[in-house]
Amino acid sequence: MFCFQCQEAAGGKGCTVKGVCGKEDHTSSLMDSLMHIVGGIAIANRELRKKEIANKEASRFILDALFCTITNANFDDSAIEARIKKGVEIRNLLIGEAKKREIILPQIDMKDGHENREVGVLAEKNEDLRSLKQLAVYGVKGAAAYTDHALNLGFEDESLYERIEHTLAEVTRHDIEAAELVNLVLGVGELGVKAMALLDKANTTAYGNPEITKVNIGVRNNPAILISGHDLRDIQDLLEQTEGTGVDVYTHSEMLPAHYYPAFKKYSHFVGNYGGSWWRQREEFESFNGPILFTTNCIVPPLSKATYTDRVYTTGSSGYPGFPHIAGRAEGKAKDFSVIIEHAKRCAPPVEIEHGEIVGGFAHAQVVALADKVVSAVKSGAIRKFVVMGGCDGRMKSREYYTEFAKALPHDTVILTAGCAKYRYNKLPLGDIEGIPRVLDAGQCNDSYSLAMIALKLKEVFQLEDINDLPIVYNIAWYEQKAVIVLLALLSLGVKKIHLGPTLPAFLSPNVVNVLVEKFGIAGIATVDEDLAKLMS
Ligand code: SF4
Ligand code: SF3
Repeated sequence: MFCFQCQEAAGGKGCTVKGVCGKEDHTSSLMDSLMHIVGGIAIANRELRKKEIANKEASRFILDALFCTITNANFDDSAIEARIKKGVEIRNLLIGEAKKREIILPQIDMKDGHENREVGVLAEKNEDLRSLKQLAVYGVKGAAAYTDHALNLGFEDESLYERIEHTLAEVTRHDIEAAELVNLVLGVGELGVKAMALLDKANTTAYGNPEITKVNIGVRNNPAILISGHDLRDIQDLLEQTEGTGVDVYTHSEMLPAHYYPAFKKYSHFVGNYGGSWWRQREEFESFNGPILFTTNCIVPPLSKATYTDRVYTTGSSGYPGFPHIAGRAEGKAKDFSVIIEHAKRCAPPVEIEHGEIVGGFAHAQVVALADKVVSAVKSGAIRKFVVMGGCDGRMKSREYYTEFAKALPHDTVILTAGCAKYRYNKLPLGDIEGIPRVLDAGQCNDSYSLAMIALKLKEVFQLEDINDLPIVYNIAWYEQKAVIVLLALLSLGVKKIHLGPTLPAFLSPNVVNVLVEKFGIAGIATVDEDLAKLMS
């Protein structure tokens, strides 16, 4: 195997024996095969699209196929194999369709499966081309995840499919040059903005605009289900089906922002958020006592001594061998979570691990509603700077940096956050500035879109030419590929001088890093003191 798509890539280079995330060598090979087949589907559908006969099932398949290869989303070989089989069928269908209409397709490499050693990241021998190709692919994976969530709420945009397929088709080219790939990567950033905008529209249309919300982090004395991941349609189905059953629902990790949506506030059994970010799950799932539902990444393989493994379920693009998988919804129907609900009834209530409240819900509509207050605090000097600290959390010790950084920030600064990175500082007593909390959580990683909208709004209010003239600095944490699309989206909006940590991606070659430094002023992180000095100057 060879995989270097996430921040935990072994030795800062790549996982070659087994993923640090727990991905096995055979699973990684299957994912390489799936990605290869997806490339072929993208080539064929791109050509059909030129004749306005693109296959929508193929586009939707690509979303799910990409999503299941995201770090920590799916560890189940049989689930990947099923997608490979379906992918081959779809590819053949598209090729047949092209033949029938006498559309000439570019060469598609039809070799599939393990026998083909030329699939996978290392098939591209040139380090810089490989780096740019994978930067584009990982960005597309993140965008596909967001597009998939929007699709689950009935929102689709053909132009997103077009861009996803174009990117995937282009990276299969052996004759593509670095300059073309740089443009392709920039295009992926634009795709990211559009995908996040679509998901924002889907979420807010379905569930209302997030509002300032206090979320309980303690527990009640009822059996309960813990729901993790990012998919809001899943939590809607679960809340509807648990209502009146005596089973409570708690969010975990990236599902926390579900509490901010008006539509979910009406459920009295929607109790609160349990625990911290994804990597603490081995302890937290033990003490939760009830069933856990993964709707997306991030799954941590349980230890052999774990006692919660018979209580974990997956759905959507997520999967893990031995964890029952809840099937997708039929057109116009809800998913059926009755097995999990019945399971919960047999379980003890969760053990309280902390108590109190956290505050969030500062997505764009809410912040814009507070704009006068925010603007006057900036004008009076009460707020000197906003520090965007969104992105991912992770288990490595080096991430303590983000807690220390948040603590060390001067009292006249406000943290803007989104994604699970917030768990590094959202329970710290950082106080407020004239009633504005010093940590403003917009929501999930995709709600980084909100942070960008807030920045654009402030740019307008302060009548600035350049988004970089705002008193906003960026110190972003990344782990998996959704953070890659967030980063590319910010770059495409013209944001410069982003600090990215805790380490720069292993998939960026030194030359590609140089391009990012020169073009966008991207930098890594150093010590808290050094970075504070730099960012506050
Ligand atoms: Fe390694 Fe990350 Fe790939 Fe897992 S996803 S195999 S940890 S690089
Ligand atoms: Fe977190 Fe996995 Fe990335 Fe959605 S849940 S931000 S790491």
